[in-house]
Amino acid sequence: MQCGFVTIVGVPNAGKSTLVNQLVGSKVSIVSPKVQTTRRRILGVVMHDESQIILVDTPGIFEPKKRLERAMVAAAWSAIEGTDLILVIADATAPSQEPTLALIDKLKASNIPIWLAINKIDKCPRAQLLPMIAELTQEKPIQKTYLISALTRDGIESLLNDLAGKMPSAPWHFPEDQLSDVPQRFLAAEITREKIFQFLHQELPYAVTVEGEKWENFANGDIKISQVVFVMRESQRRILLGKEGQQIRRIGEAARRDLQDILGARVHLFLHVRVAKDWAERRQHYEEMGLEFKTS
Ligand SMILES: Nc1nc2c(ncn2[C@@H]2O[C@H](COP(=O)(O)OP(=O)(O)OP(=O)(O)O)[C@@H](O)[C@H]2O)c(=O)[nH]1
Ligand SMILES: [Mg+2]
Repeated sequence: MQCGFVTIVGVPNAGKSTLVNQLVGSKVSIVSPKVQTTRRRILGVVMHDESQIILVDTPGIFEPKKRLERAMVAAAWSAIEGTDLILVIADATAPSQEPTLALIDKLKASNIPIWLAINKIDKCPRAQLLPMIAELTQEKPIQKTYLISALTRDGIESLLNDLAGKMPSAPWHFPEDQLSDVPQRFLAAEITREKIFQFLHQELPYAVTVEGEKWENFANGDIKISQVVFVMRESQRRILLGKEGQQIRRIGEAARRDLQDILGARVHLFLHVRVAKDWAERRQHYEEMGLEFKTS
């Protein structure tokens, strides 16, 4: 029996959450084409052979400025403590690998084994990959390098086999059928946030947090979920609602469909949009997000 933690780190948008979902075989962490989608540490549990691999998805690491950004990056760094293996995800389509190199350099001090997966190879000409591997592994303590596409699953099986083999002998931490550590209520709010990241542009997704308000299980199996979508300004509320409420209906419908798949039940989803100018400065919202609120 083997069990261990694999912390997945990388610059924003590298494909960390996509990889976690692929390995788990179910959506446990939301994904979008925009940077800074993941805001907290999320566990995804994979059973492979006799191994339980506990994947730790993290927010992308970048230079944080705002309070929320600082809390996100701090959550990523703290997810490295005590892990058995660090898997760095590089984005093969990124204009430069410098930020990933700088990250690997910082990770060295942890003395935890580091593996590298260069992701999005489906979008990168082969000729560019060789120099990229050379650049990323030069004088760095990378033990193994993989070329993968988290989207098409190219290279995923061999990575999974090797991860399973690398896990230390230990009893499993989670029941065999548990896929994640996030409560359903949180995942449901995240799915709504994912649709906002996917459908809305510019700064709006970054001005939003979604919280579960009410959850009712009916005798016939249906689930009624109410959520609050907080925005920072009245103008954002208007954009989110859209003309005659069309935008919010589209978001709610897409979220509802995903939730039905995940929960295997008929879902009734109610979204309430509220303006809370300073939500990103208030402790209670950080607790909801699963982030630490630092006063300094
Ligand atoms: N072409 C291609 N796109 C990918 C691949 N993996 C992820 N993506 C896309 O890259 C974008 C970002 O994916 P995420 O999984 O959200 O990336 P992340 O690293 O978790 O991002 P943050 O949480 O913001 O740090 C999404 O649009 C994905 O569909 C891949 O292998 N190939
Ligand atoms: Mg992510």
